[in-house]
Amino acid sequence: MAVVNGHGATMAGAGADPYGTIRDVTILIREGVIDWIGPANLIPVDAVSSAREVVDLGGGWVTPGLVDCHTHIVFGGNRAREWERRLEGVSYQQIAREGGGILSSVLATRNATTDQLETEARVRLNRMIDHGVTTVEIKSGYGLDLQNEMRMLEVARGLSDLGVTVSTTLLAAHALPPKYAKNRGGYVDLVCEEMIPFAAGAGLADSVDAFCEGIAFTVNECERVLLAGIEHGLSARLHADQLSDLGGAALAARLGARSADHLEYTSEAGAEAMGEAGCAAVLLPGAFYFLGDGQKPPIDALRKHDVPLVVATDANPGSSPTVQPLVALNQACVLFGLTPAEAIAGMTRLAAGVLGLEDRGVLEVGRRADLACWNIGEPAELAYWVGGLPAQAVISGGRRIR
Ligand code: DI6
Ligand code: FE
Repeated sequence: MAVVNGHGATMAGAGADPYGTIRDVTILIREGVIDWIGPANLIPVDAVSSAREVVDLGGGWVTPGLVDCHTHIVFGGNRAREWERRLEGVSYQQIAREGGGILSSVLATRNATTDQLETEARVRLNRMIDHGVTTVEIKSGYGLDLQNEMRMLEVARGLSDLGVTVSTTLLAAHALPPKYAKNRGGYVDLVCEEMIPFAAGAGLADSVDAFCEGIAFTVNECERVLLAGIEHGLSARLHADQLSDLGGAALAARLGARSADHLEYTSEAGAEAMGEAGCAAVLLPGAFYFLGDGQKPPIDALRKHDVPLVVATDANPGSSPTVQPLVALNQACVLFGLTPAEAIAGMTRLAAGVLGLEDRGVLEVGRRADLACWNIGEPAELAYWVGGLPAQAVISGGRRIR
């Protein structure tokens, strides 16, 4: 396959050209991998004409396929009624304490058939692919028992037949099931001693995650969960400091988690710990926007301590009901002050790092041929248009999927 007649934002750049621009780019793809990339005038003449398939950028741009490294797109029902209540003045935390919030999605997820879960998640992922996604991470966390958590992970794994890479994360420590209200330790035992070993043993999860928050799990409980995951060969992530500062960022850093996510209430000390540990910050401006809390992540402190700034949708029914990755880029710029180049790097190269998928996220010889082609005049447009824009072509592992 050859990609011709446009420009490339390789995202391998730095300094004055953070996009790593190649004007008049040609890309040759062989066996699912980028075989050649450079200015069209340097390519051997017959290489393009002998390509079996040619993708014409029509003067537009090609970027790495987008990597949405934090989503919860497998769930039953929706929470529009709860959102109305929030607008009537009831807080997200109050709704959670009343047994709504995440627990209402747990009920709807448990009651949905596997077919329903899969069909609805497929619609969501197809929308993401329309908008340039070639790698997605999907979390469990609306099952909260062995059978339903594994069912969510199985549904997530099955979505890879859409032609994209699906990375899965066990988030059984998302909320405390009411049955364990008087036995918190018993639920954490179940997560650590049954769910993690099962998910890891069956190859259903790549990572483990936990929600470190007043309405969810304490620092000590999250530490147990993450350590159990690591012991079973999973990489660790953490929902940290989203609604209050429990010191989640520092915990993620101390345990060697790949990322701490959300971070609205993270202190400078937390940012510093992340920088020292090489723990990435996954910014989720969709949840910040939709919950309307007003407390922003400490972007300057994260920059100062060289923490990689990653951007994801957090697509979920409660705090970020969107499946539009470019909207998250726009929100990251408008709400958090990232530059468009920072935001795009945060949904390509740096997001691939969070998933441990170093074979993608930049356009470079030898990398997996995951590409998104756009009808735009300059790369900043990916973050500029409010509401996003569809990709013109999407290539995953050298195969055209849009
Ligand atoms: N934080 C979030 O933003 C999502 N999960 C989490 O721990 C929201 C989950 C939900 O409200 O359904
Ligand atoms: Fe989340």
